[in-house]
Amino acid sequence: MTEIRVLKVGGSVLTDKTRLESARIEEIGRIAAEIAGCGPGLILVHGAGSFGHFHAERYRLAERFDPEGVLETHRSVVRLNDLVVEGLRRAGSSPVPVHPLSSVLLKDGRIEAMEVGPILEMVKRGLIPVLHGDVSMDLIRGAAIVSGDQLVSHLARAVKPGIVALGTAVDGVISDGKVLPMVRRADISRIASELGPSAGVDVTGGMGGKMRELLDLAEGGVSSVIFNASRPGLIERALRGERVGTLVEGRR
Ligand code: IP8
Repeated sequence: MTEIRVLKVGGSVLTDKTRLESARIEEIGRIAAEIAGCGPGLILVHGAGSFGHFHAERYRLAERFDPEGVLETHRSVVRLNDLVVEGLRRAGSSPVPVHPLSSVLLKDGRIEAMEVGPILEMVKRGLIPVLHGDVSMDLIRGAAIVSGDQLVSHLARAVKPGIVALGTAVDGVISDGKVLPMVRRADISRIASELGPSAGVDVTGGMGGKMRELLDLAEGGVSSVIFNASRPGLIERALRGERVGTLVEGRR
């Protein structure tokens, strides 16, 4: 089977995070076209952006179980997922939606179980599974938010992809105004104060949350790259394995 690559495209690339449910349709089209040119073996995860974070905050899902909040947050992220899936279809790919609400079980906010078998079968058949940050059932809290970053990190541990690439709206991990070529756990205390939240409403922790997931993944032996997916052409280069942003270094 072709080597698997996992790509995440952040919600700040696909949407305007400051305005409720405002998708950047042209960006979705451009990204879909780039992905279509990248060949088989891809699992795509996207963030929620202004579809989901607003709802999760409005219903205070981080603090309490709220059935209406679960439904409305999920419906919102599914609306964005539909737009991404449709963009990919129009660009000539064969995408299929995979919703974490029905395939992921959490325990206190962390993934306890996830159905990976169907995702691997989709990839084998040339489909692109399209997952997204979502609300999922949680053994302790009733329901909780699962970020696209946590999904990437869990999937990468499960399927050991050749490439893990996270497209954001910035050029990588920035410290002192410069993009760091590489980050390891040892660097974190030095740069922690610069890992701020992303613009707009964000319930899953911006760059800091992303680094936590990716450093854990790195310690499990899987490196990943954080790059700017808003810059045309970088998705293709990241998926070819080029160093186009910050490498989050795994064990050698
Ligand atoms: O945008 C968050 O996913 P993310 C999911 O990948 C929800 O952090 C529903 C807010």
